Amino acid sequence: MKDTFYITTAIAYPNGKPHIGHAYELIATDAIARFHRLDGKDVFFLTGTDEHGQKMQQTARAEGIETSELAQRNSDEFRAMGALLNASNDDFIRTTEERHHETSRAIWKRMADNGDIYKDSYAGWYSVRDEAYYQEDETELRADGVRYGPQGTPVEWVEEESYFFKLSAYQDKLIALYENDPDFVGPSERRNEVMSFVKSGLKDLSISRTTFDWGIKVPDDPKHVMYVWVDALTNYLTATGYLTDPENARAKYWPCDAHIIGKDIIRFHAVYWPAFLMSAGVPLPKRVFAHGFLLNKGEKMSKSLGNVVGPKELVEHFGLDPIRYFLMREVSFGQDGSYSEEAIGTRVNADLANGIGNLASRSLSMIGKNCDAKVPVCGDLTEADRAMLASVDGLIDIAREEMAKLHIHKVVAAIIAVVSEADRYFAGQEPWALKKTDPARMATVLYVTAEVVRQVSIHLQPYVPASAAKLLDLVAAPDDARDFASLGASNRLVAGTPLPTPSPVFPRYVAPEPKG
Ligand code: ME8
Repeated sequence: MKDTFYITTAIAYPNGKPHIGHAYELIATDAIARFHRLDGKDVFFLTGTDEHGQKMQQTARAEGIETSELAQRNSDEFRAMGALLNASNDDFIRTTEERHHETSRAIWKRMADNGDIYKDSYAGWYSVRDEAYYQEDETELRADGVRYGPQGTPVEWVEEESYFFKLSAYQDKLIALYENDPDFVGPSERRNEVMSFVKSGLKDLSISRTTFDWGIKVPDDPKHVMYVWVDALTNYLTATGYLTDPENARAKYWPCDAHIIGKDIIRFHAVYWPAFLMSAGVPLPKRVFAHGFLLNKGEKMSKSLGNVVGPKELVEHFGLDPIRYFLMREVSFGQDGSYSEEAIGTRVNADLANGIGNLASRSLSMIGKNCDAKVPVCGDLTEADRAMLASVDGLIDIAREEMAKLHIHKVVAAIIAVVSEADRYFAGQEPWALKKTDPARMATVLYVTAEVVRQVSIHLQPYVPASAAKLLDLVAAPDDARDFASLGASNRLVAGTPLPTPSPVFPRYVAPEPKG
């Protein structure tokens, strides 16, 4: 039996179309999911859309359509983005589905049965944009006469009958959780932020609304709909059937291994969610990790390219794998990052076109011409050959260590460092000069280089899946020998294996002429 690995993205509000921040989160989560699949785990990867709440209802009203229609239309856009980005999610959940309503009622009942839910009335500030309640001291009245919450969105005064969750009763348990399990919240900046929020004192949380009806009805009190975050967070359980159908094949995936979210929603995931689960008697997820925000570095991009802001335009312009690569390599996972046409072009040309692409095409075309288009025979290894192979064989240890910390960018950097080393090795060995003087030695150098290409390509699969597959085709790696178990010395290229005619995998990016 394989170990399971369950990973999720946040589920996006389909009040609008997906943007590059959504794409970033999906790509990063996909890369982590693919990494663990290649590493032999039984992975379950979930994404989807968060369709209830006041924001959805207000947006639909403003557009003059039914809320369900808005949800359907934009949820379809998010699903399409998944296909565009080559996301390998195993399920796509919509919170308007019946399976989710059932699970949300089930978790509510468990929290109520545990004595953690009571009815009272709420009076306080609410941000519809964030779908969040804020304490007065978290808000500020600005010169424009509008009061804003901590994320810079306007808040409004809400007074209504409401059910409350006894969040205050979980303060000490949450602090103990963060202290006993330092990896529960990451990165450390977010952990500190969450700890100080909880230590400053938790008030009970309003968990139902009565002034609108676009949500999941509270069991036995249909005048109330659940606060959208109660239902939204529960999606992670819904997809496993853990609460409603514990015998089903997916229940084994709970508890979740990693919730990947953006830094703006850490409080919901690292405070409310574990408290709800403790109350419901459900095991806690192992980790909540917040990535940073992606910022469009500016005008440069829009000036030269027109309007390259959406994931679709970016992919059309640069190609999918270059975008995936750039985001995973350039942005330190957990920190904010920015993108611009220049930064993307420079990075993909340096690492992909001039890096692995060039290494593969130089070595494989020499093999095509000089070695009968077959994997060459590897003769006695020199010190340089051994050092090169040791570097590429050692990559998996670095990759596992960094991925365990969710340092995706460091895994990618380590792979590219091996490519750079292979470039130096290749240049230093001068196989083109050996062609006449020592063809057997040339064959060995080409063999070692092709073996580096094979292993590097296996490593690159989580980040640039389609391109890595093409590279693996070029070294004739069998379909069942492309996982991490096929790395290292025990699965070296086999001399005499026919190789296809090499073709370029990573074209150079050339910026278009400025318009006008
Ligand atoms: O928050 N850069 O939905 P959402 C990077 N429905 N990430 C970004 C970003 C940016 N510029 N903008 C947003 C919600 N995100 C809730 C989640 S989960 C039970 C419910 C990230 O559509 C954001 O941080 O506003 C979040 O993780 C995700 O996109 C969806 O944001």
